[in-house]
Amino acid sequence: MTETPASHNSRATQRFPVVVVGAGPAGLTVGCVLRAAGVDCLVLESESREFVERRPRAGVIEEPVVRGLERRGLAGTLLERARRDTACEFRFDGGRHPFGYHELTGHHHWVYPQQFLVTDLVREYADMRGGAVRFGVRDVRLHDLDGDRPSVSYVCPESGRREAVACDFVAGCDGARGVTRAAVAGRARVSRHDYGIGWLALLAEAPPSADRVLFGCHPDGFAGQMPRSPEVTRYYLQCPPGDDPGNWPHDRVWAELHRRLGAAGAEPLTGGPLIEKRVLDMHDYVTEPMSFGRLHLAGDAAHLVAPIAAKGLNLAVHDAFALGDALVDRLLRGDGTGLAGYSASRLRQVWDYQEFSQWLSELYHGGASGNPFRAGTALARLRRLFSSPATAAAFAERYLGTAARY
Ligand code: RFL
Repeated sequence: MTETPASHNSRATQRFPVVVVGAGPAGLTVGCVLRAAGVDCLVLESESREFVERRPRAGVIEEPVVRGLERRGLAGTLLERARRDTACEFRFDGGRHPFGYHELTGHHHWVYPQQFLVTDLVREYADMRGGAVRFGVRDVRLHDLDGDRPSVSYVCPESGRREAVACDFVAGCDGARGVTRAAVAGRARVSRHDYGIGWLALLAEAPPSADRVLFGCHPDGFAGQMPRSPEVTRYYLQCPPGDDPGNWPHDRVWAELHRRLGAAGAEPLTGGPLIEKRVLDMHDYVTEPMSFGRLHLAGDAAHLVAPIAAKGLNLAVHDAFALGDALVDRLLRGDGTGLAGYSASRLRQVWDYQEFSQWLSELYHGGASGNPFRAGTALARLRRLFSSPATAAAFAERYLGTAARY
């Protein structure tokens, strides 16, 4: 584990029971849970507040996550502004195949862009609950995590000096490229899965072309439409991993989306300027355990689930609820049971979502694999969703994240 004694660089002049590294959905939710219980914490974020409040990523939020946010007083604006999605639609074999999960289960999804949620959480944490946060910090380092007096240091953006913070616990919520995951390299088991495909992730300044999520399972590759707001729509196009977004000029993108999402009786897509265009190589990883001494990882810092099943943000917030509650129990009541079980209990849901992502990936991409056997079984999997009520119910439960327990 990377453990530089803090005293090598600076003296710990500040003290907080918890230092949270990262002001994404996971870190801010942990911070809000702690502040609601009256526990002091410091959130350290490498980007500016404006940047994190504008960074577009996810948009599909599970009902149990929204209920959890609501219970903690964190869903006010979301409940006013978010849209409820009650159905998605698969397009394959040239036809439209709507899947009405609300009708089937009584449950729905919420559509709320991640940057709106982050904006709400920053406001709640910093402005309403008086939480301490430093934006724009550089070179965060973790120290003495195996002892009972850990600390975190960072370079202050204003003074350029290294500041140190003594704490009892560190919440590692700094995403896939952060420092907290790197701090356990060599000690953690990291299991990886590479799908061998890329997705061109697009944001179009255009209203959604259909009022629901569309999954185009086409022999030339997957295409997806995810409504985000009346003005902005996310689209995905399967492409080779590592492809250059420059290979995808405006006209090629729209021609390919039209082709792969085309179906008999479907409205034509509504085009518009592409305001984001990046290639994501589809891969997953899981870091085990998620706890090391005084460091507890949450969200993408602990596990990455490719956006195939729209689960990353949801897992991050589920982790944050569990970690926030466990830290409160330990710090206010001296009860360490939740923290001791945090990693094992969270990993059950993490692995379940990883398995769902793999299952769904084959359904989306099998038809374009170039392997007629995989194409045949992918089509059988798709058709079974619409011919077997048991398969449809199982899919809906996993897609909506409504399983009673993990
Ligand atoms: P985040 O959101 O990456 O936040 C981590 C924060 O830590 C900061 N940071 C540091 N701070 C201090 N020191 C350092 N050394 C630092 N290094 C990094 C970063 O600036 C950042 O502010 O992680 P978190 O909180 O775990 O949240 C995870 C989610 O953001 C992620 O899983 C989702 O966005 C994934 N995802 C989706 N998930 C869903 O549930 N539903 C979706 O529909 C969905 N769509 C998506 C997605 C991810 C996408 N991309 C870009 C990978 C669509 C896309 C295109």
